[in-house]
Amino acid sequence: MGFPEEFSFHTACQLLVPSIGGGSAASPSPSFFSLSWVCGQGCLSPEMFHKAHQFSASISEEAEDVSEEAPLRDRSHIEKTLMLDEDKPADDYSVVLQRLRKIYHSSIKPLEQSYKYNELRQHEITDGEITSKPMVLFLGPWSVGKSTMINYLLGLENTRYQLYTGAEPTTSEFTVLMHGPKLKTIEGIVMAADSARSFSPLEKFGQNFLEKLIGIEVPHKLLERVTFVDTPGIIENRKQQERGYPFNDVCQWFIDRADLIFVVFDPTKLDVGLELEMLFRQLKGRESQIRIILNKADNLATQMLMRVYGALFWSLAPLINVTEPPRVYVSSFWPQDYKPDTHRELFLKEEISLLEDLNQVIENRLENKIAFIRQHAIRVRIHALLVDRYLQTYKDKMTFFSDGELVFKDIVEDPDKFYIFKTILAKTNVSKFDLPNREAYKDFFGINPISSFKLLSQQCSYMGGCFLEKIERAITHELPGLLGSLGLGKNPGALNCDKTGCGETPKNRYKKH
Ligand SMILES: Nc1nc2c(ncn2[C@@H]2O[C@H](COP(=O)(O)OP(=O)(O)OP(=O)(O)O)[C@@H](O)[C@H]2O)c(=O)[nH]1
Ligand SMILES: [Mg+2]
Repeated sequence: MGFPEEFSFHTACQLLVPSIGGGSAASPSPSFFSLSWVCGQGCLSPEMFHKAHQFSASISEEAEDVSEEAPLRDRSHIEKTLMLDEDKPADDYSVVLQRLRKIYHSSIKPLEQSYKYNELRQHEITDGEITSKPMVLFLGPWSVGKSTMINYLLGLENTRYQLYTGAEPTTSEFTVLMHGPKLKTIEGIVMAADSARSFSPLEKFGQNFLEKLIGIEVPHKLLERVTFVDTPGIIENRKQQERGYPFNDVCQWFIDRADLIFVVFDPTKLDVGLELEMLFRQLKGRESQIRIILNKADNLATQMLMRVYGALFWSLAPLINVTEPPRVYVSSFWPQDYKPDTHRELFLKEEISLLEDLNQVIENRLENKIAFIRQHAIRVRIHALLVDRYLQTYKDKMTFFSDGELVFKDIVEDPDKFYIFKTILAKTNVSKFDLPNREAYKDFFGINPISSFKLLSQQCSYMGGCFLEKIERAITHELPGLLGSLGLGKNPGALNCDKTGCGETPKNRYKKH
C-alpha cells in the first residue's frame, strides 16, 4: 500500500516535519491524529485533510484486517538466533556474581557509606541489582507496537500470558516480565517490598506509582536470561506528570539500569514533541544501549519506507548528540506474515540483527555487570577524594578565631578559589571528564555538614586496611581480574592478577553492528 497520489514527497515530508507545539486531535484515528498534530490544521487544505483522514483510517483498517486473516509467520529464526531450542540449562553465574557482591561489600560500600555517596547521586546498589538479569527496556510513543513486540519475541500471542495491545493508548503500567516456574502476576507493592528483587528501590516513587507497577512471571526460556520491561507509551498532548506519579523520574530509573533500550517508532508517528524530546534528554549518556526501531514497516511500500527512514533520522538528529549514528532497525515485530509487496528479506534480516544484538547483551551480561560496578566504584572514589579535599581545605583555613560555618560556606560557594577540583585533577589520576558537577556539592553540603565526615587518612584500620586503598585495589586489580577470568571457563578463582593483566580497562559494553 502506498500514499495516495496527492501525497507527494513534499507533502509526506511536511507530514513528517518534527514540530513542537500543539495541533488538533480532531480525529479518532491514531495515525491521523499524529499526522494532523505534526502539521497543525494550517498546512492541509480541507480536501487534503479529509483524504489524509481516509488514508490513515485505511492504514488502521488494513492493519486490523491483516491481524484477523493473514497467516502467521514462521518463528524458527527467533528460536535459532536466541538459541532457545538448545536443551542447555541457563548458565550458572552464581560464583562470579557472589565474588562481585563480595568485592562490592568489602571494598566499595564502606567508602560509599562513609561519604554518603547515595545522597549525591541517588544511586544505591542493592544485592538484587548485582545479581539481576540484563534488563531490556521498551520505550516510545503510544501504540507504536511495544507490547506487541514483546508478545511476538516471547511467542505469547493468543496465550493467557499475552500483554494487552490495541490501536489506542493501552499499556498504563510499567510491566516487568521475568522468569518464573509458572504464570504469576506480582503487584508493584510486593515487588518493591522484596529486597531480593532489583526493584525494591522503586518504592521511593510513592504508592501511586507502585499501583502502576506490575510484574509478570512467565515460564519462558528467554526470560531465564533477560528481563523485559514494557512501559506506557508517551502521549504528547498530556503532561506525563498528570499520570499521578513522577513518570519521567521512573523512566530515568529504568533507563539508568537497562542493558538495552529499544526506542520504538511507528512510520505514521514520527513527530517529535516536547515529551519525546524530554525522553531523549533522559537517554543522554546511555547512547550505546539505545537501539531505534522503525516498527510496522510492513505498512509501507519500499519507496515510501525509504522516505520515512530518512525522515526518522532527520527528526532524531537534533535529539541524539553523538558522533556515531544510532542503529535503526526497520522491520515489523508482530506475528502476522509480511505483506507480498513489502521488503520481506530486509525485514527478516533486520529482525535477525536485532535478535543478535539481544543475544550479545545476554552473553556479555557478566562483563557488563562488572563494568557497571567498576564505573560505580570510580565515581565513589572521586566523590570521596573531593569530600576529603573540602574537609582538608576547611581544616587548613580554620584558625582559633574563625567562624567554622562562614569558612565552610566560603569554600562551598567558590571551590575554585581554594583549588579543590584542580588539586584533585593534579594530584590524583582522575579524568576531568569524570568530575561531578560543582553545583551538586552545594546541595550535598547543604544537608550534610562537613563535621560529619572524617579525612580519608583517618579511615584505616589495622586489620582491614584503608578504605581508599581498598576501593583503588578493586578498580585496578580485583574487578579487572574478575573480568579477565571470565574468558577462562568463567572461573574467577582460576586466575590471579599477574596472569590476567589486571590493570586493563574493561571492554566496550556493547559491540556495535
Ligand atoms: N501493521 C502492523 N501493526 C502492528 C505491528 N505491531 C503492532 N501493530 C499494531 O499496532 C497497535 C498498537 O500496538 P501495541 O503493542 O498496543 O502498542 P504499544 O506501543 O504497546 O502502545 P501503548 O501501550 O499504548 O504505548 C496494535 O493494534 C497492533 O496490532 C506491526 O508490526 N505491523
Ligand atoms: Mg503497550
